[in-house]
Amino acid sequence: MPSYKLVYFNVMGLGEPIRFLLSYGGAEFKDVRVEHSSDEWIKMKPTLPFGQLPVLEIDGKVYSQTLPICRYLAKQFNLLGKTDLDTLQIDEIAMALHDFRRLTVSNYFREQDPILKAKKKIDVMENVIPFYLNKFEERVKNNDGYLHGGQLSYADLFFAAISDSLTTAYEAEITKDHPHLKCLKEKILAIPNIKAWLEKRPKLDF
Ligand SMILES: N[C@@H](CCC(=O)N[C@@H](CS)C(=O)NCC(=O)O)C(=O)O
Repeated sequence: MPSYKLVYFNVMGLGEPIRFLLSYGGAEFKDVRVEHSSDEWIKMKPTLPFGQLPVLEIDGKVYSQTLPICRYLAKQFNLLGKTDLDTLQIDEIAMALHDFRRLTVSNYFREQDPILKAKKKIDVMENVIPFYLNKFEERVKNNDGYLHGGQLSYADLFFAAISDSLTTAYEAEITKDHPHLKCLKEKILAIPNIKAWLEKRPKLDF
């Protein structure tokens, strides 16, 4: 197995789907966490491929962008579906999950201006969250308990990995009114390698 080093901030955020995938695949990895306002980060930023984290070092070479990294790992661990069209649909769901997290956590919950945040809250609670959850619920309902194709894919791991951050932003368990998603989340969190990761990871809100 190659040597893996994940570099990200000390949050679940976009690093967590990568940590879930590495854990699922039984890969040892260095889990390096950088403080956002530190000198280390200020020095590191201009050296990164696109100036942002996460990055994954594979055998000493640095790769960036969450979804391509997840996809690469998914290929290593057989989580890309059976056919190219399955892969297309799994990627489609993973990208939608990435959008859902950005709109709910980064764009709304982390908004610093209280007036803007209150405005965004109405749209996120009434439109964004129900829209995405209903779509994902429908997929799981029609795909034998998984987001696509009746079998585990990296989209399922991505969903479970971001669900705690979504829950924090929603201020309630994100799957509480969506029984198929609830069941999917529980199933992923019970996978032995994921369960072991949950037990050892730092306890964080995001
Ligand atoms: N398109 C990138 C976005 C990465 C991103 O937004 N990273 C944020 C943290 S979640 C970051 O590095 N923020 C610090 C900065 O931009 O200076 C991906 O999907 O990986």
